[in-house]
Amino acid sequence: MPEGTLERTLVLVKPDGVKRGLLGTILSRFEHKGLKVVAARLLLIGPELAARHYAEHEGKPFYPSLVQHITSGPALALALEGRSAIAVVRLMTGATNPQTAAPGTIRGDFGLAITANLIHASDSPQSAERELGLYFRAEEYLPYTRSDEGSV
Ligand code: FUP
Repeated sequence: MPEGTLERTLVLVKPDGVKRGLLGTILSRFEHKGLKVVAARLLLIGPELAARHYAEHEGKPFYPSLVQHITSGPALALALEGRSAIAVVRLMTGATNPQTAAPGTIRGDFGLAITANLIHASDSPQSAERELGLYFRAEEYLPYTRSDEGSV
């Protein structure tokens, strides 16, 4: 089994996840998996950043509620690093609609609503690069070695 490429991906815990007190629960899943938190920022996403983040969805029927939700309270932006991190985090996130997301995934275990579906996760290397750039500057990534690195 190949080790996979070392990647960085963006996760946003959306305002519903923050307001429900699920920050620690969600973050611990990624930590326990072996993904490394290399940058983190709690922020209020304004309309401009929301529009840039969700540019690909502009014009779709659900776009207004998407922007309304993501701007409705604080969100936690995380840069996670690990082998095949983009695909691994997407698997752990689960299907877009929490009603059909598999149990064991974050959306499958903690939600029922499609707009308030707890987290966002980049879906490709191109999206990860673009989306990380919306939330973090290069100097905000803090490299370090996890004590369990190489064993998970
Ligand atoms: P995902 O990559 O799983 O976050 O899903 P998409 O990029 O397709 O959609 C982005 C967000 O739009 C989802 F998190 C929730 C919202 N959405 C809806 O509200 N209704 C839809 O039919 C599809 C997506």
